[in-house]
Amino acid sequence: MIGLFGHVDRTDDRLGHVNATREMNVGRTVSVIGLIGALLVCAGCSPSAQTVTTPSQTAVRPRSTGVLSILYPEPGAVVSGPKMTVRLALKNAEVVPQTTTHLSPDKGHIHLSIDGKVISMMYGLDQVIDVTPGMHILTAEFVAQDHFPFDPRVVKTLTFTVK
Ligand SMILES: [Cu+2]
Repeated sequence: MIGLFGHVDRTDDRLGHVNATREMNVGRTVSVIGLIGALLVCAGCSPSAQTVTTPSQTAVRPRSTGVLSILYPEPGAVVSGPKMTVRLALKNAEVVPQTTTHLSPDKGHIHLSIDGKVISMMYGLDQVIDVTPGMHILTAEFVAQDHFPFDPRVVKTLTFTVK
């Protein structure tokens, strides 16, 4: 699951804006080759580096209607391990299981991170996670159906301690 956040997917996302048939692997391959060819042609006729970076600069992320909050743990809480239930609340948007590139501002799912590392994708608002003793940073983010953030990001962070 975590592999979905890799650089390949990010690249595909950028290329998707110039490729109407991105749903198909064949379409992606053609798009990549076509794009590289176009960039080479442009590089040959123009010294401008801006031409090369245009696809990523034109990528626009939707603004979400969702409002996320972490109900548990509370900021600064001291909890007992090795399991902890994370409880979230989401207003003005819904968690849906489907993954698609046709994004809606009110549909997505949750990425949970501990200490900056994504530990799970949640298709609900409650989840039991494993925790180790010490202080940790918990981050919950409501992301779009393509697993990437909204703009601005819908994210909440707090610290808690496992005794
Ligand atoms: Cu995801």
